[in-house]
Order: sequence, then C-alpha cells, then structure tokens
Amino acid sequence: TEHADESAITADNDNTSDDGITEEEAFLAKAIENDEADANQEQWAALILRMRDGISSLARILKTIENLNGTVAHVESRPSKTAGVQFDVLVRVQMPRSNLLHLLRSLRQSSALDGVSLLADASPMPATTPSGKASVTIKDPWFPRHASDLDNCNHLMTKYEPELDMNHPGFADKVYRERRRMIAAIAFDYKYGQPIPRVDYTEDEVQTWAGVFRTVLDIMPKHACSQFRRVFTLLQKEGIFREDQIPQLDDMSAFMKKHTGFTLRPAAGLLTSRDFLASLAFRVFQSTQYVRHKSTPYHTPEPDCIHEILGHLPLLADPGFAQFSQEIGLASLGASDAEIEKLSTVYWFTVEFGLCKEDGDVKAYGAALLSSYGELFHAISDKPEHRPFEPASTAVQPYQDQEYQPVYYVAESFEDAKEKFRRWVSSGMSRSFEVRYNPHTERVEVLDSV
Ligand code: NLE
Ligand code: FE
Repeated sequence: TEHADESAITADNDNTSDDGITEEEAFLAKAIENDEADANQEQWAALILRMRDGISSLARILKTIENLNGTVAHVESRPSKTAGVQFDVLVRVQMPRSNLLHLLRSLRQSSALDGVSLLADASPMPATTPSGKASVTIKDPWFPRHASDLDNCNHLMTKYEPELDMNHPGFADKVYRERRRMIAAIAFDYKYGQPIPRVDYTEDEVQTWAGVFRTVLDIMPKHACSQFRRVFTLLQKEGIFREDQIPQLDDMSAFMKKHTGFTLRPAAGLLTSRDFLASLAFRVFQSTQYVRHKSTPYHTPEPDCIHEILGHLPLLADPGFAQFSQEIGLASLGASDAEIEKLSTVYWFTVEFGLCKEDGDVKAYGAALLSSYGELFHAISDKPEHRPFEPASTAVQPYQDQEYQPVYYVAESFEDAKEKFRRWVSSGMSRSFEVRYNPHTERVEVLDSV
C-alpha cells in the first residue's frame, strides 16, 4: 500500500450513512438545531477532507475556516491511494458550533472535494500527543429528551424507493411517484403538536386497502394473537376500520392515545433505525402515510400506511405490547451504533415478524406478517425455521428485508418477551446512564448510574 504506516489519518469513514453524513455530524446538527447546545460554544473537530484535484484547494478551505472564526490547530496530508492527484487532508479546528455545522455543510457541497468526514467532537486535543493521532470519540451523543425533539429525528434511509430503485414497482409510474412526493411533503413539514393532515385517498388506493383488509379479516380469526383481535374488533366497532375507507392517521393516533398513550407522527419513508427507535421511547410511532403500489398489494418490502394501520397500530393500542415497544425505544437512546443494530434486529424479529404461543398454538403478532397474506402463510408453514425468542441470540441473527424470512422467533408471551428483553438490556448495554420516561412532561430523564 502507498499509505505511510505512521500516518495519523487512521479513521476510515465507516459510519457514513447513505447520504454521506456521519452520525457524529448528525448528532451535532441535531444538538444545534435543537438549541440544546449553545450554538456559540467553541467546538473542537477533526475533519478528513478528500481532495479531488490535488492539494491546491486546501488554501481556499483554510481561508473559509478563518472566515468562520475557526482556529486551525493541526494540518496533515497524504496522497490518497485511489489516484495520484488526490489527497486526504486531516484538519483539526476549533470554532463556534454553529459555524462548524455551516462549514461542514458547505464543504459537503464543494466540487473540489470527494468527501469529508467529521471525526471528532468535544474534547480538545491533548497538549502532548506524541503521534498526533486524532482519535477523539463522541462521549455524550445527542438524543431526543422531549417528544418535540423528534422534529429532528426524521432521517430517511435511501433504500427501495420509487425515485431511486429500479426494482420498485413504482419506479416507472410517474403518477405514483408524484403521489409519493406529495404525501412525503406532509411528513417533512410536520412539527410536534400539530394535527396530522388528512389525505384524500384515491379510488385505486382504497381498492388496494380493501384487498389487504379482506385478507386480514380472513386470516385473523385463526392466526392473529388475541390482543390483536381484541383491538381490531374495537376499531371496527368504532367505525374506524372499514373495508371502504383508509383510516386517517390522525384518527388512529387519537384512538391509540386513549388506550396506551401512543401517538403518531407522519414519516416520509423508511427512517434510520436510530431515529425510528428513539421515537418509541416517547410512545410515538413514526408512520408512513402513502399506499403501496397497486401492482403489489399482498407483499411489499417497504412500509406503507396499510402495513402500519393493519399491522402495527392495533397492537400499539394494547398495554402490554405498548410497554414492550417503548422499552426497545428507551434502550436505544444514547446507544452505540453496534447496539442500535442489535436493537433493530430484535425489533425486526419481534414487532415486525414475531410469532407467539397461545394455548399451545403459534400465532402471529408481527406487523409485517399481519399486513402480508403471503408472508404470514409462509411463516406458519413448515418451510422456515422457528426458534424460541432469546434476545441475546435473536439480536445477532442476520436478516434480509426484501424477501420472506427464513427464520422466525417465537415468544412465550409479550410479558415474557419484555422480561427477557429487560434482563438482556440491563446486562449488556455500554451506556453509563439510565433513562426514564416521564409521561407528564413527555420528557426522558437521564439518571447517572456510575
Ligand atoms: N412486508 C410487509 C407488507 O407487505 O405489508 C411490509 C414490511 C415492512 C417492513
Ligand atoms: Fe413495520
């Protein structure tokens, strides 16, 4: 390799999300947008800039830093291994937080750069660093403390979207894509406390809903867990669940609130796990509002409002299930990336694809099973493997999200799943504090445990 071994530029930018923003940067952005951190507070940061056209742009970038009242503490470069003209440059700076955010955003748009990564956050570089290594890590990651902070937790994954993925059935359908854009705009504009705007669903959309609704009516008596059936019947009685109308998120939210305190926020699509799980801590469920493409009514790999409304929302109005869901959310606050991955895997095999025992039979409680005729029958057939739910092993089971699952986990009951989950969380999380949700203030209180 052409990399000098003693190079101080050690970090590879593994935690960059699809849109090229590092988690650290997202934390910083959230903290500032949220006004939680003082925007003028001086902040240390180490940036790695990948220079596309040689080292010459460095002068311009240093000038920009100066203009933003930044102080450069350290600069170091090395030829990049990709092409002769490229350089990786490590710059350590100190500047007001809001300016740092501004700098990051403008660097990201710079045509002279191939990439920029933020490596470090709060702590100043020690006065004596023999090797000059930049190895500062985030100590206190930002996470939402109040339900209104969820206004900053709506980062989307760019995966299987009609705009970007040629395999999406809506990719070639202009009208569908326009519809998705329009409904997504509701979520982008939404702020805490507002009513969720109503969508006037089209004839086609209601048809798709009706098709899935009938399949749920059909499979429910035999295959859905009793808690699901109970709430479903209640929703029918109240006239919210009907074949000929797609329930409005705002009405669903009001219904759930009465039973468990869970409420909804509109989401534009599949969110990052960190943002999605965080909302559960506040008994808030981020729900999509668009309808799947009409060509794939009985199975879609991405969430849509049919999946949310028929799969998730009835159970979130069940007290035991609501509690279990919230605990996953609370465990996710301030968790490391690796822990978030484990928690979303547990979520995947329980809330989405979970099976449970009931009077000696195996029933479905996972939302992705209840909203998908095709997969439910696969799940209860003898083709896939059934294993007992055990958080430690479930959390590391690899999964894919485009086809039917090869493995499902069976819980003894929600109560049992919750107990096991609690024990696992209290024995295995790295964070140095406990969190507790205060429903009166809708605030998460942080209790130091060390
Ligand atoms: N496969 C589910 C369905 O078709 O309703 C959606 C899964 C979302 C994770
Ligand atoms: Fe889901």
